[in-house]
Amino acid sequence: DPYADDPVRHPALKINSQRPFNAEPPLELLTENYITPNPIFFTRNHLPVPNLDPDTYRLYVVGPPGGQSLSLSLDDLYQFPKHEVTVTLQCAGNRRSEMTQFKEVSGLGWNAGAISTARWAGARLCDVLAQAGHQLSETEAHVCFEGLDSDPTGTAYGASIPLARAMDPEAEVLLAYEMNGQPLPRDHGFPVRVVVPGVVGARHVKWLGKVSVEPEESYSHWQRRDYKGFSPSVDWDTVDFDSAPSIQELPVQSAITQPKDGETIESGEVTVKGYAWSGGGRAVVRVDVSLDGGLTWQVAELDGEEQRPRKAWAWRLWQLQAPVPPGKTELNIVCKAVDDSYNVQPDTVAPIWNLRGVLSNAWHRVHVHIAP
Ligand code: MTE
Ligand code: MO
Repeated sequence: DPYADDPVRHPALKINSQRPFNAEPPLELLTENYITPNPIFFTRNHLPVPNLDPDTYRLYVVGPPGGQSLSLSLDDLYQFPKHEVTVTLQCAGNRRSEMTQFKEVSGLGWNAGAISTARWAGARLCDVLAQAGHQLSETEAHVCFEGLDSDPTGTAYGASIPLARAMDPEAEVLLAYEMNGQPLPRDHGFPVRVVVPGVVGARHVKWLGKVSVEPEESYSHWQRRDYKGFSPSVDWDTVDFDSAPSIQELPVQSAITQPKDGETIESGEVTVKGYAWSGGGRAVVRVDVSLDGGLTWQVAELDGEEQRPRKAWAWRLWQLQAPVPPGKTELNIVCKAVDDSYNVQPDTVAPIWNLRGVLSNAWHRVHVHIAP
C-alpha cells in the first residue's frame, strides 16, 4: 500500500477520499478562525504523501542558458529574505457537490470547505529565480513546478504559472517552508511548497522538487487535461482540453457556514456567518444576504483583516444578525459577494455547470426550519 506511510489526520476532517487523502473541515469550524489552524486546513492530495528528509532535501532550480542551475538545501532557502503573507487557498473543485446536484460531474464531491487560509512564510520565487539568472525577458514563458509525489509509473504532480507573475515581486509568489509559524505539515507539502496568491490551489505545488522556466505551460495532466472550464454544452465525447485556458485566477466566491443546511433554528433572531474571497488579489467589497431566497437583501458585516488593494490574497469572514420574520416556518438563506471589479456570483448553477465541476460559485443557499 503506497499510502501506508501517509500522516495521521485530525478526526474532525470530513473525508472525501482516503487514498489519496482528500478532506475538508466541517463548515462550522472553518470560519471559527480567520486563520485556519493547520490540523483542519483542507487537504487535496492526488498521490501518496512523500516522506522527505529535511537534511537531504534539495530544490533543483534550472537556470537559463548562460545562467546557473541551483540545488538548494533548506538552509540555502533560509538565506533568502524571509517573506510572509496571508493567503487563502481554494481548490477549483470547491462546492462541486452543488454542481453534481444539478447534473452529474466527474470529481471529488467537495462541499464548501475546500478553501482555507494560512499565514505562509518562505523565500520569494522571484528572488530565487533571479539568483539562477532568470530575467523577465520572455513574455510568453511559464514557470513549471514538479512535486516529489509520484504515481506508480513515476509521474510526478506538476503545474505551471506565467513567468510574469513569478517574477513580479508584488505578486508575492512564495517557496514556502512555514505555515502559521510552523514547518509545513506533511499533508501541506513538507518541507517546501509553492504559494501563488490569488491563484487556484492546483498551482500551489507541494513537496516541491524542481522549478524550471519553459516556453510552454507544464505538460502535466493537471495543467493540460484538468482544471479548465467549459460550456455547459460540452460533454466527455466532445471536450477539447486544448481549447480552454488553464485556470489561474479564480472568480469571486462566498458561502454560508452558519446555520447549516437543514438545521432547525430558534425564532427571534438569526445569525448568518460565512466567508467571501476573490482571485487575482481582488478585494471583497460587499456581501449580500437574503432570508427569502433572493427577493430582498441585507448587507453583511465584514470581519477579519482589512484587504490591501490589488493584493487582497486572503478571504473576509462576514456575519449578519437579523430578526427572523414573524410567522415564518422556514428560511431560504442566500449569500453572494461582490469584488472590487464589481464581479458578482451567478444566481444558479445551470449556466456555469461544466463536466469537471470546477468554478462552482453560484449564490450559496441554505434552507433552515424555524422552531415552533
Ligand atoms: N502538489 C502536489 N505535489 N501534489 C498534489 O496532489 N494538489 C494540488 C495542490 N498542490 C497537489 C499539489 C491541489 S489540486 C490543491 S487544491 C492544493 O495543492 C491543495 O493544497 P492543500 O492540500 O495544502 O490544501
Ligand atoms: Mo485542487
